[in-house]
Amino acid sequence: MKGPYLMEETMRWYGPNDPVSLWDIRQAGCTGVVTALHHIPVGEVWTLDEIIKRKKEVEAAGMRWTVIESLPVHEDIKKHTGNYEKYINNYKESLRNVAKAGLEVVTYNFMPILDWMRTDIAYEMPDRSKALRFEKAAFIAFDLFLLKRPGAEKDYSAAEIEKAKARLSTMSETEKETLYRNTLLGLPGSEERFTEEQILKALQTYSGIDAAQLKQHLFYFLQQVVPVAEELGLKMAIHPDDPPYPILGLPRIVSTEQDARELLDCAPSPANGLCFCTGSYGVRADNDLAGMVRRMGDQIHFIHLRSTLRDAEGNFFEADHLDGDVDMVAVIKELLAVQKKRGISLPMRPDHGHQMLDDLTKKTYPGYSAIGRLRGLAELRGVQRALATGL
Ligand code: DNO
Repeated sequence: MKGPYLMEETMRWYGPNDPVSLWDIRQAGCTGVVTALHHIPVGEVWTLDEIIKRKKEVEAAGMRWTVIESLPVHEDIKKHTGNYEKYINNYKESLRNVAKAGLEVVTYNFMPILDWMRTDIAYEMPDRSKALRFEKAAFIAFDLFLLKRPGAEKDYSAAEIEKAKARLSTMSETEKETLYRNTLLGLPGSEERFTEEQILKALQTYSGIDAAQLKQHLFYFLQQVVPVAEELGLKMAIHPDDPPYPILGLPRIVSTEQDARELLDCAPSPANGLCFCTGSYGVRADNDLAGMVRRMGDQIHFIHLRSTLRDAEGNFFEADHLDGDVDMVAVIKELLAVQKKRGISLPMRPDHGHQMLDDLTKKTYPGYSAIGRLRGLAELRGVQRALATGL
């Protein structure tokens, strides 16, 4: 059953180097693919030729390129320094080419320097599958004692610092190295990691930029870019911060419903919207996810479904898609109602998944092994079809 009110099932593909193939994605039952031109350096224009080339690759496997994730925003734009005007113009130029190629949804984020962050990318679950995890004490230990970020102690309470010290003392040298590597993993889809020197230097460049300032930079960017996107019939979808709070002294400004509302209000347009990532927003207990969908559903252009399980210490790991803190059934119910009201089908992808079965011995992008996502998608598909019959 494929009705107008079912979310379009897609999966992320990292391009030709992805060990998960387009046919694997097709066999998971997807009709759409979420991908990007990862080989183009951040800030450069995406040419029509390159976009068309990628689009054809996807179509040759019988699917469509449903969403771009991501068209990344250059650091100069986030900081309002250097060549930010040029990079905004380049962004507009890329959007024009994206529209010419017939694509519609463009995901991006406004997280300074680092995208998502975990301390552990192979956290063993009781069933021996592996999950991504963020452990607060380990993260603080990394910040204070491994990275030795100047001024970091100001960001933590005495009790947190004590816990981090204790945690550090339990770590072997190999564990410390692994923690370092995991934390400074570069952009998704790349194998690159920051070196200590690079990250400290990059962090320094944000020293004068607080959350209020960064918000102004985001609003400026949106006021420039959204009218162009609207004219082209595109939909911009901002991905929230992951985790949804400041890290390494960096401001994070897309973490709550209030944040989302402000950025939507700064450039009101059907083109200015959200990538509703339940895994990112869901880390905060004060985010009411089903309510957010109800209240902001008209501006949701893309959906990531995933669930984390948090504890009182502020740690969280990525749980099975239906078994975390997110009330997934309630969220999907709201999403289906939004679609019915809007008369459209929104693209969704199962976000991340456990490394399991044969994937345990394969090299895959953290969170993006095939079988765990296949399991997540199958569960989510069941929920949405069951709920849709009641609409
Ligand atoms: C993590 C992803 C994010 C997301 C970007 C969007 O797995 O959901 O890296 O792609 O933040 O720009």
